[in-house]
Amino acid sequence: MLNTKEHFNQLDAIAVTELDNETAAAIGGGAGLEVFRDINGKDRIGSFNVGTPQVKANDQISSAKINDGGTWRFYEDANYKGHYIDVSAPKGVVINFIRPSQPDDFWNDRISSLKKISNKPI
Ligand SMILES: [Ca+2]
Repeated sequence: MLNTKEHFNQLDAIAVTELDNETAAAIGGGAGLEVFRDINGKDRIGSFNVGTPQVKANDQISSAKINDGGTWRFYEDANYKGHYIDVSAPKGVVINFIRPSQPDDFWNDRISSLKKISNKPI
């Protein structure tokens, strides 16, 4: 039985790469996480079930939707480095990384890698 740390290391090793938009559109309904270029879930970049060490649309994510009820960790830098933020949300709720009243929010257009860290919410 893997302990938690080993389990996450294994997840890193099998991290899936970002799907192209067409593929993501085809299976997006079943993906654990969807990320978007604009706030409010507009202009989908891709979808993930495990994560990716390098988001193809680097520093472009402005919102996300967590469909699996789990917790996802978003990193400032590629390869799961730099500052990070853990996010969970009810199914179907869009998380905006920018608030209209605060356009300089740190996380907007900053995310470079991401991964699922728990099957449960925070
Ligand atoms: Ca970045």
